[in-house]
Parts: sequence; structure tokens; C-alpha cells
Amino acid sequence: MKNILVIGSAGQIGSELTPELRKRYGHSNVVAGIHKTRPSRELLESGPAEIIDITDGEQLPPVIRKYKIDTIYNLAALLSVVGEARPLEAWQVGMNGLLNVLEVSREYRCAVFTPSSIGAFGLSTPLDNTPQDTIQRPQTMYGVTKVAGELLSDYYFKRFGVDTRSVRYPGIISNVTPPGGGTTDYAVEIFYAAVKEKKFTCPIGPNTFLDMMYMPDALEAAIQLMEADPSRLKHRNSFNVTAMSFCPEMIAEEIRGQIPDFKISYEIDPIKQSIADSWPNKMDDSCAREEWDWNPKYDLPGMTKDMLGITEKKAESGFPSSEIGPRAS
Ligand code: AKB
Repeated sequence: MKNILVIGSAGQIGSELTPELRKRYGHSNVVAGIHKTRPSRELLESGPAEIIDITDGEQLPPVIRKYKIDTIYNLAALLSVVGEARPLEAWQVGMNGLLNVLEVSREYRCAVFTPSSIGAFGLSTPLDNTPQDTIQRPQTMYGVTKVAGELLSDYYFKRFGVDTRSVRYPGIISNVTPPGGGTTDYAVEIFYAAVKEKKFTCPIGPNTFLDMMYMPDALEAAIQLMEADPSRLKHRNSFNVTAMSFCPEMIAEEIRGQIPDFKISYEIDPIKQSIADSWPNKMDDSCAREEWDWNPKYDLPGMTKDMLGITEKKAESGFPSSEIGPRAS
């Protein structure tokens, strides 16, 4: 990777992946692709940036040529809940956008990372120790685009030799940019609520297990996979990766270890609950461990300690208003 383009660089993952890539590969070698989400000043000032709408196939080639891009991190997507509210837009961004990225990569020989998700699974998938290769019949438009995106990316690899690689991310817990419109967002919101109010109303049931991952591990997964020796890769699109599996009761208990009077109550959101019920309780990520040495650092206690420490520091200096509640996507 010499010259990198991050599409969706102002989003939840992009706002942390772009600075990490700039640190590792040189600030001027990583272009921040921005579109609807407002980027931070730091993102704009720490390296090159371009406005790119990936649903318009004409917009990518000039940027690829201008910066001699050889690697694209394609992070543009509408998450699961917002994708149910706006399914056509979810398809436009997730599928037509991906097709444009793959086409430009075929022409200019770029490597491509496009995250998939636990959303690529559905109720007919084995939900405990979900295997790497298994039934994928998701019930959301987000999931449909993720499965189709996995297939399309494998097709471009096999048919045209485009170096496509991907992971199935679980819910990602982050403290820089909040997620917006996802089913797993509660696992981020709970920390802000715990620090601000010592109480949280959870939209999914107390015993609903889901895979989760702390952002530093999510960044490592993307970069490590793109750096992996291709001769070791038996899979490409996409690898199961997980770091921890918990339900709301477990994270609440962990938070109470540091905020003893923290209280959780439940007001079930039927859409979020039915999506969560159709996703794995815990994935088997042994293929990622075998093929490119995936080994996450953060478990539930380690992540909770770090998240609470950082969220408390932010509270002392006053939360920026965009960080208090879920963002509109
Ligand atoms: C969502 O909840 O939609 C995402 C995901 C697990 O892909 N965070």
C-alpha cells in the first residue's frame, strides 16, 4: 500500500482508520474521501481530501489518477436500521457504489477493502459459533447488500484478479465518532449514558447476545488483512472476526464494576430486536486466526475500562453536542 483512498472517511470507522493509515503510511499518501458526513477539521488538515459520491461512477477515476491510488478502503454504507428506513438508498450506496469501486479498481489495478458485517447472516444461519462458510439469508437490506457485496468482490478477484479482501465486522464500539442507524449502537450509547446520567434505557432485550469489537482492534483487522501474505489466504470476502460476545446485562454489570449505582432498564425497539435476533450470538473466527494471524487485544473488561476512562475525560471537558446521542446518518 503506497497511495490509499479512504471512502467514507468521516464515518464511524473512517474517522479513526484515516488518521491511523496516515500515521503508518505517511500523511500525504492517504486521501480522505468525504461525502455527506461532515469531517472533523483535523481530518481535513492532516492530509489530502476529496469529495466523492461513489454512486456516481464518473467521480472515482480522476481521484485515482490524481493521487496514483493503489489501495481503496471502501467504508461507505447505510447501517442496518437506517437501511430498513431507506432501502433503495442502502442498495445504491452498498451495491452500485461497490460496483463503481470494483470497476475503477479493475481498470487501475487497486486493492480493495470493503467491510462486510454480522448483518450478512440471518435466522437460518447457525447462530452459535457461526462457521466461516455457512448459510447466509439475511432479512435486512443492509444484510442483502453485504452478502451480494461479498459475492461480487470474490467475483472480481476470481474473474479479473482484483485484490479484494474483507472482514465481517461485529458491532464496533468507538469513542471518536458515534455510529448512526445501527442495531449494535446501544453498546456505544450505554457508555455516554453511564457517565452522564448513571442510567441507560436499552432498545434490545437483556439476554440478546451479539459479537462486538473495540475500535482499535477493528482498525488492526482492516490493516492487517490488507497487509497479509496473499498466498496464505484461502478466503477473501469475507472473514468472520470477533473480539467479544455479550448481552446488555453483561455490559451493564461490567460498567457497575466502575460506576456502582449505574442502572439499566429496557424499552424494546421491535425493529432492532428482530434484527439482533437474526444475527449470530457468537461467530467462529478461526479462519482469520489461521490465515492472517487475527488476534484481538480487547475483551469486555479491557474495552469497558478504556471506554469509561475516555468518556469520563470527555465529560470533564464537556461533550461536543454531536457526541451526546446517536447521530443522524
Ligand atoms: C449495525 O448494527 O448495523 C452495524 C453492524 C453490526 O454491521 N453496527
